[in-house]
Amino acid sequence: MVGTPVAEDKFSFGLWTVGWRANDPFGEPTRAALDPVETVHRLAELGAWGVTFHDDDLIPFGSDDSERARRISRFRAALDETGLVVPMATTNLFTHPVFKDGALTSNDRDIRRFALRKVMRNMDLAAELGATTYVLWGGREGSETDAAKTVSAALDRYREGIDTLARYVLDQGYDLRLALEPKPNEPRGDILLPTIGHALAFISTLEHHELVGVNPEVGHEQMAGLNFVHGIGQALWQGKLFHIDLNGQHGPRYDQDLVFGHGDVLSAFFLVDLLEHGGYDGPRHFDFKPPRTEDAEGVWDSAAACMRSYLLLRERARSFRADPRVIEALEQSRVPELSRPTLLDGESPADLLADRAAFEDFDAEAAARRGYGYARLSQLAFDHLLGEA
Ligand SMILES: [Mn+2]
Repeated sequence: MVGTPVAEDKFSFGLWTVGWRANDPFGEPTRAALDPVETVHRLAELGAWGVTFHDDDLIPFGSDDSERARRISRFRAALDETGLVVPMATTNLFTHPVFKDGALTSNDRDIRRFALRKVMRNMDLAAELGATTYVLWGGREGSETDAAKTVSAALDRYREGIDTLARYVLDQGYDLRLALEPKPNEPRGDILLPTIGHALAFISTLEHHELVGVNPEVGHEQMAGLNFVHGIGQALWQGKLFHIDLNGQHGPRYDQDLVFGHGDVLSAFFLVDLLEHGGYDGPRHFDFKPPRTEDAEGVWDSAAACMRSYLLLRERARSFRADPRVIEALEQSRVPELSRPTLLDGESPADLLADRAAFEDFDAEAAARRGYGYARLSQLAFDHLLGEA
């Protein structure tokens, strides 16, 4: 019923996901480091299409030029052997202690300049490897005390940083778009651009706003108690869904990065339905962490589980959309009617005022008595999700 993943599914994984050694704030690593070359081969065997990376995942911070070249060439050879692509790359602006007060918004100007150079250097590599999306997650852009950060100044510097990077992309003629990744907190007490909505509003102020979109992560919005499907709906509506990070999360708590679908499964169902039927054709990128309990083989089981969960949900979403009872229930619930403009073509406010049917003769009591049938519709979705339809 559900096949194995193929390249057309556009499944991609970050080196840092399967490569996470499972160190957490309370415990040491439980697994050995993974060689990126092995990761590329294992992902290809599992049916993934792409691999993504932070600069430091591939080239340890502080490597000299010859070590950097050596690591890039081994990685490139593995890509060539397997056919895996690099659709996206990003920068680690959070691990090294130099970034403890942020990177593009650190209070220290020298650190901001260093951070920009670090991004630009990895953008060169991203373009060289054929990536078309460059993600910026500002994990350390924030504070633990409101005394420490003048938010307006921080946003000025954030904008200056992103404008500078967008200008660099244009100057170099790279086929790259930037995608900002919102997160409300962790590792900072509070992070700037905490939600999709904050990021979209910020992007509208940028010099090259057309080059900048979002890379929302399931767990990050759910940590903020928000409806991820609605957030993705708005990002798509604004033409700003450049990339997506799929994983699982159980509501507002620490960032769990569970296997995709292994959190709020009903939300995951509607998310896949939206991605498949809402006009998104970008990568299905998994940003998850194999549980700390897993050994080396468990890591690959969890990566395979992310893709299988997506395929299962896609199959359920397709059966939901194709069911004649669902189509009828959607009609009953007037879901298609929401796509009809409220005014007639060319109708003015004055025309609306003159329409007695809209107000004077409108029977609000009769309209108020009609049910919408959402209980039935919602249960049909639930039945399809559980394979009972
Ligand atoms: Mn996360």
